[in-house]
Amino acid sequence: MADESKTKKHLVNELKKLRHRIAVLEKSEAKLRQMGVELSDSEAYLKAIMAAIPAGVMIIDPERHRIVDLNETATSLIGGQKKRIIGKECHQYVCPAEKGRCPITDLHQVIDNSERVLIDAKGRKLPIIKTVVPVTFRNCKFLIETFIDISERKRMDEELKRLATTDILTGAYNRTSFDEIIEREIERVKRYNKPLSVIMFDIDHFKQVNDTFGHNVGDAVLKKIAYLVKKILRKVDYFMRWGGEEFIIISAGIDREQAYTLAERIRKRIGNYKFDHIDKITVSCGVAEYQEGDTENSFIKRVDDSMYQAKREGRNRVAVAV
Ligand code: GH3
Ligand code: MG
Ligand code: MG
Repeated sequence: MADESKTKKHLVNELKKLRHRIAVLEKSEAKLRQMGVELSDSEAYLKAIMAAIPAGVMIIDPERHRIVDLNETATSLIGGQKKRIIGKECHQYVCPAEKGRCPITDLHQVIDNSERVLIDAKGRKLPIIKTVVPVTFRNCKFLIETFIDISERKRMDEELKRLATTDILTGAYNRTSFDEIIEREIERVKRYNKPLSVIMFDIDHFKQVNDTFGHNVGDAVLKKIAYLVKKILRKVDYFMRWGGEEFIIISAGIDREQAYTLAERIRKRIGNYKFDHIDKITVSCGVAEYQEGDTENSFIKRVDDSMYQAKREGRNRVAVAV
């Protein structure tokens, strides 16, 4: 009887322990389930944010420089399928020049709104503005790279610059650009000891053209002359509208004799062209080569003087400054 009661007591105790263990297990299971919900919630939350951001977002494994995830904007900027991009090395697409010397992981720098380059799946280069933030998620380190495509902004900047430096009527550079260009070219002459020449030409008796045929015909002549001259020049030559009917050509790498030959070609091309309404138009040209000790002003004065010499000597000719 005593034995029976002992066994019963033991069984009750075991049952109690078992119930306690079950309760603990139930509690931890509920906790795990809750954690699972929270984890999938935060993942969904993260994905929702990535999808909503109007910028490319890439999650990078900083140790292997591999792309772990990317949003739709990043995918469409790169082009192709997201699953083919995931797992690739980030430098294949973003900042290719920084491979092996990553500013974040190797040089421990901060990248915040810096201009960088993105290479898309077809190998085209896109200028981007990029920010990188290191984060720790589930005890792992990641880099979150956010970037926006600035090619449109760059195109607009270039277009604005082009408009600001171009003469609308003729498409030649306007005078605003002159100082910057001549200064740069003179610096180059000094550094590389290469020749630099300038040609200036002015239309002969242009006032008569306007007076006889009207301003619009005069404008058409200016346009046509610019077109004819541009076709003769090399890509490296600068062609500029100096004033009303005066033009300047800055030609690096050619000396006085070569500049004379070029000026003669221009003079003959214009002189031989049959302009609408008017028959013949001629121009007078001055030529000067940069000399040691020349300033911008003295250089331009020499070419201007030689052009007026050509006018004085009878027009429709080229005069070279000594
Ligand atoms: P020269 O042979 O001595 O150079 O005589 P010119 O008549 O060409 O010189 P002048 O300086 O007396 O006249 C220049 C003329 O150029 C005056 C002006 O009517 C004309 N001109 C200047 N800018 C423009 C322009 O944008 N359009 C037109 N149609 N004419 C212009
Ligand atoms: Mg003139
Ligand atoms: Mg003039």
